[in-house]
Amino acid sequence: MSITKVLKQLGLNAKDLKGGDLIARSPIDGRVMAKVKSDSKASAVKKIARSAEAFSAWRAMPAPQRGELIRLFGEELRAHKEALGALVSHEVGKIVQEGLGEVQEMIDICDFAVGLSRQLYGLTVASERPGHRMMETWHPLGVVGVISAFNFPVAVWSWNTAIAIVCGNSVVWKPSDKNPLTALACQKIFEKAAKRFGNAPKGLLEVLIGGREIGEVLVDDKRVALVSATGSTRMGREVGPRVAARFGRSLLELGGNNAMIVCPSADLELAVRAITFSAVGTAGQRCTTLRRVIVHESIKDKLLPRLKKIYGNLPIGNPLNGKTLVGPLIDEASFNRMQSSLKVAEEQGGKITGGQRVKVKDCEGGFYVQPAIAEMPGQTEIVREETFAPILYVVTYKKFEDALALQNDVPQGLSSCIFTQDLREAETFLSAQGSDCGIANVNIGPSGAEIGGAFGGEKETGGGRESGSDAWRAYMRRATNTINYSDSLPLAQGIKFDV
Ligand code: UN1
Repeated sequence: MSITKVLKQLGLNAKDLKGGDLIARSPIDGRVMAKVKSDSKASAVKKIARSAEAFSAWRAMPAPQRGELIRLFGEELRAHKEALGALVSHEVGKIVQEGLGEVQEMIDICDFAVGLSRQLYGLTVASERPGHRMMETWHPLGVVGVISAFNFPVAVWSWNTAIAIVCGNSVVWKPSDKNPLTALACQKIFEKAAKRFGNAPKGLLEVLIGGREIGEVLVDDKRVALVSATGSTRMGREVGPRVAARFGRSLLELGGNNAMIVCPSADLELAVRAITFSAVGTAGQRCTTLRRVIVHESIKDKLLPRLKKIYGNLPIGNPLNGKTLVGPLIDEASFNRMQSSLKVAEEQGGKITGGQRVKVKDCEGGFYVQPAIAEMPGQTEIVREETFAPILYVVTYKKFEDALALQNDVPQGLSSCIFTQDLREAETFLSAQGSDCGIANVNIGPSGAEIGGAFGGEKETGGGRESGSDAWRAYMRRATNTINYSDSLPLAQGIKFDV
């Protein structure tokens, strides 16, 4: 679908997308798609104020009714799936399937949140005092600030927003300055749902367009109760302490350095397919991308030739072409970072296959690369870093304990997996002595998680959990209530205090 048609279908007026200061370039060919107006600090503050006002009204709306708004939003997303998926492809270079998959992830989280809106359960606690009842109640939290990254420009925002809204919060969204168009399109779609809903307060969803300084306004504003930020560890290292300094809450989903352990009993057919999808899918730009293969030395020579053969035939090119599996990197800076990491890997003893720029006809301004495999002599410093590009480091192991130690010996702790048919290895990997990541899988790759589970990781990944399971609790505040229905006033701990 052409960009003009996509924008039209999503209700974005081409005239509003001219003359602004923020240039939206397509990574497909580097062409300018739009010039969007950024927020000023003053307009950002105004939007946060409007959001705080919206929160005051929205928190009083019964949760199942809040769920109805998200049900309508899910319906609108279904109707706009193709166009929004195509816009994701145009704006961040995802292949058609992955653009659509991202919108499906939004639809899925809406369904989840609708159900959740009737299940925001608290507990009843046994009171130690006669004639007393204790309970826990979950209340809306406040304005939720969402900072999202270019690589999942709409899905990660929707995990946060669908849950935040059913939990009774308002949302202020600061998307990456690399994808203003998908953000504006999501706002339009949300507004359609809000209009059908009828009495949603104005300002329930505000979008802040701009760069770092606008993100800082959101991070520093006391009215923003929770800042949910997805991006690099460097970004999280700044956001976390700044939000904490004003006693705000933060939910961080940062870098990953995800590994696969391939054991001697592994089904290599499955392993090779899983490696390919999770290492080269999204051109290596998922936070869950497979970056390290830790393979038993006895099967390295079976695994690597198969992998290299597939790598050699990857359809790399224009992501709008239905046959393409590997689209472009987001920009030139990303390409340069990939090249310098490969150079360092080589200096550290790596043997590199691939990694070079690929010229794609009619897309000369895009940065396409041949995904790289780097056979390393061990887990050197560069292997322990996350480079947001398709570089797959391969190291070998002898003893299973060594494989586990390698898996855990990186600063990040997002996703991990093992390929084995040995029950002991699989269960050990999932146990307390096993993978230290937030996500640990058996016989599937580390990327492409379903929304039903809690998503996030440990260590430098930031510790936050978004999306499914009970991640909703981060978006609410908990109150402990004790009710005395007796005619006396016994004190806890048996304290006597007679007056
Ligand atoms: C991200 O890259 O920030 O598990 C999120 C996955 C996707 C989400 C990735 N469902 O790969």
